[in-house]
Amino acid sequence: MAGEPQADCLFCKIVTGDIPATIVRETETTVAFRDINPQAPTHVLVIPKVHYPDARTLAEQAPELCADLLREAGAVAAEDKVDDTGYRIVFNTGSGAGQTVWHAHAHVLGGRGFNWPPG
Ligand code: IU
Repeated sequence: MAGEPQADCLFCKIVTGDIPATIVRETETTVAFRDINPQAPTHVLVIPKVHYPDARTLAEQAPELCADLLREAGAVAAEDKVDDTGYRIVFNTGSGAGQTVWHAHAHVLGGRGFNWPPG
């Protein structure tokens, strides 16, 4: 259920500290940590502390939290010094688009060039 902590959710466990992660930033509402399987020199996931299963649910039920995620994505890029060269923010939404973890998250990717359209 959206908004409730999920006992079987890996990212909820990262929020509580039950599963370790390399946390780079934390705010009252968000946590940002390095992806364990980085696809770029900077690959950080920004998540809401409260559980929402995907970006669409998050946007519909907590739009202010979406703004927090996007603001934090920019802060991560600035801290990793990839904001000048450009960075990519990705919300894989649905299994067909590659979503594998059902706790909304923004990928922040930077430090290399990117193709368009994406693969
Ligand atoms: P996706 O958009 O749902 O596919 O992204 C999930 C990401 O979570 C993916 O890039 C994984 O490498 C990453 N991840 C992680 O950082 N730590 C973990 O313990 C697990 C997945 I499982």
